[in-house]
Amino acid sequence: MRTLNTLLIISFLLGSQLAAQQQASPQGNATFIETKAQRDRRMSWWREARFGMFIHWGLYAVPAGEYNGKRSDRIGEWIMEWANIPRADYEKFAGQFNPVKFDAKEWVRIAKDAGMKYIVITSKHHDGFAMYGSKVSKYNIVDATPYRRDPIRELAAEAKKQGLKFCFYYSILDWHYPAAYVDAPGKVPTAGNRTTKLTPGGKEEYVKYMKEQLRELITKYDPAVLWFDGEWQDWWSEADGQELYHYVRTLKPDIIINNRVGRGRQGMQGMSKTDQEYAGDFGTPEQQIPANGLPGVDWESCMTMNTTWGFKFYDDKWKSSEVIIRNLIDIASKGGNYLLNVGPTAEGLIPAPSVERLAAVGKWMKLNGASIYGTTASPFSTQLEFGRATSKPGLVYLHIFDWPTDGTLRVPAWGKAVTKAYLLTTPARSLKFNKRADGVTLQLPAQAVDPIATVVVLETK
Ligand code: FHN
Repeated sequence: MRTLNTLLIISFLLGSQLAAQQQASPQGNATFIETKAQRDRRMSWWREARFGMFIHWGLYAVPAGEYNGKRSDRIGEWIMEWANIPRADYEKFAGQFNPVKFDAKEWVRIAKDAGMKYIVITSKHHDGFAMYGSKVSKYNIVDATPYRRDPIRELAAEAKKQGLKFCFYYSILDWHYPAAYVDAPGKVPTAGNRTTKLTPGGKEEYVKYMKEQLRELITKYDPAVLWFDGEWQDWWSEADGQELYHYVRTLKPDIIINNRVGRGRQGMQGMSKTDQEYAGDFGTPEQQIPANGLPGVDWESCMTMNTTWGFKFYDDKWKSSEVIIRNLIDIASKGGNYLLNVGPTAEGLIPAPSVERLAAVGKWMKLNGASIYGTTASPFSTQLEFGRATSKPGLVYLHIFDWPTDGTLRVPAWGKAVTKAYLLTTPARSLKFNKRADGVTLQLPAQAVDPIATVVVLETK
């Protein structure tokens, strides 16, 4: 009897302890117990990193945006959808996929020299093709293409060697999975489509399949982030997302998972709804930057360099290096990460316009990286007219886009006193400044160091 009582007391204590910890987990990962301190430790490298490379690479690089002479303004990796390509025809691209020019060392060098700290590559996109040596599906680069090599294994090893974090994109939507079919007017049932249906019993089967693929991806390549996508299916619920989140964290407790594992995301705006706790560690705005900072919220804006994620040979709507660098600064000034995409060719090359722009970003980051890495959002309550700001304890970095013609920079007050000011590139040469009731004015040199963005450091107390 006594033992039963003792047992009851213990289980009651345990129960309330568990509840307390569940309440403690800030994000919607109710199924995974973690204190704020543990979460901060797990997220720290990611928050410090601020800048990563997104890689959309797959069979869609073979048609490269054209099918039977048909082109589209739509994104290249959706060609199976917008060209209504039946599964059996799309599979034929595997026979033509032979990226002999792929060089893991060069890809990682390009990312590293751009100042990027992590790489997120498509292990499987909506077309269901595994870009790694999968034991779970024969529809993969080693078994189904003349290439017969595993570029993901090489890239993971090289990223480790060059000190970048290696991460995976994985699509929940799978146009190739046998139980999936399309039920939409004018669509071939086995073609691509925004939404699919699953035959009876197909969902359980498919979730089992996904878990097997995620297990081999995590145990074989040890990714630091799982970047899910394609979750907007009617057959995929928040509960499914919570369960998958728990499954993945159980496989690798310190892994980081985006909010597209569940159903919390609010479309392209990317942040999770707040009516309940949703699965995921960070929000994912897509092709956009939040208007205002989101202090204390982990988020990452992903963006193309032209208008497609997967390679399209005729898409030359490239963003300028200036736009890309100012996006990075804008995002960091709002407390977010920037995941910038490249879409390599079927030969295994990152397009030259991407390489050129990344080199230009790297040049700026080499001189100004301290004003991005490990910073937090701007301390100013309003948007600065002349540019943006990031901060660290005791430091504020002013990123000047518009250089004052009279050489006087007017900085509004934000509650801290400036003790010293200098250009980030010439710390030994202090800048004159005057304290005023509404802020501080700085005397700047006549010319900007860099017209894209010149960084002034304010030391504060
Ligand atoms: O459909 C995908 C698209 O192909 C691409 O992968 C982007 C990248 O974030 N996500 C989806 C669209 O929201």
